[in-house]
Amino acid sequence: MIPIDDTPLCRDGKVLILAYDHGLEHGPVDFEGVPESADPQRTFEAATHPAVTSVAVQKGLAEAYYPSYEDDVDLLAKLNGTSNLWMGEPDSAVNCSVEYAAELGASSVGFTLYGGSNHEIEMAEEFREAQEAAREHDLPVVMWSYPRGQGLKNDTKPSTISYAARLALELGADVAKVKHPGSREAMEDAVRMAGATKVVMSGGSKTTDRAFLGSVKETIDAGGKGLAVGRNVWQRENPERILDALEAIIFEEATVDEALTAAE
Ligand code: FBP
Repeated sequence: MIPIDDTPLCRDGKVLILAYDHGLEHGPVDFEGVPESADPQRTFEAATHPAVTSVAVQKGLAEAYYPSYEDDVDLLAKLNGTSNLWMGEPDSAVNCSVEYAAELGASSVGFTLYGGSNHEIEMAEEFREAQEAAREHDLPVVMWSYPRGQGLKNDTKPSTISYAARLALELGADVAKVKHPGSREAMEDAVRMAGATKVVMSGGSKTTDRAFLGSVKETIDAGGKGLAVGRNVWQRENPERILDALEAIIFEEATVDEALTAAE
């Protein structure tokens, strides 16, 4: 593992990744509620908020938009991803090499692993290649650790999320991005299983300010180190407001009420 606290992915040991790979993963449907959110520039602007430690995008957005933001934003290049048009067992095409991510200016890389999918073996082998290349470039590796596949009925069950967190540690990820398992106790167990790997919560679909911030607070109280979030930020009319609240919870240990007040 590399000491990621000293890298741009972290601030005070905490992580707030603004994820914007949804145009690939989910498609235009994610931009319907707030049509301006289809413009990548809007999310890059949001990523200049001091709370955001990195913006996570696919190669194409990094090539087209990152050059205008490289002084103000840190880049996490997502190395794999699949569209929602794919109807097979969960899988993710490797779209970008670590070498090219480094050339684009990335200061960390991200990789999705669908443990439990019929494609887990190949995905884990691809992860091995990416993880070892990332070590050569001193780039922290964030694993989107999402167990899913035909054998998995409930992908947020506490035991599944703990396994997802452990998988990230075992395979050499510096950060495990996992779904919220539903309670503080379950998140504590995931953090325990992740050992030296930092656990961050995956944002999920858009919900109310209070429900969203409540799950983030639970994650931090459970020993999680932050968040990788997309829709709960840029599907809001005012991304900056929720980022103010996230900054209060993640970096200033505020309560949900204090964070909501800070964001007024
Ligand atoms: P959200 O906060 O919007 O859930 O984004 C996090 C993320 O991991 C994205 O990077 C990715 O596009 C998306 O969730 C995948 O979501 P899922 O596969 O669960 O639909």
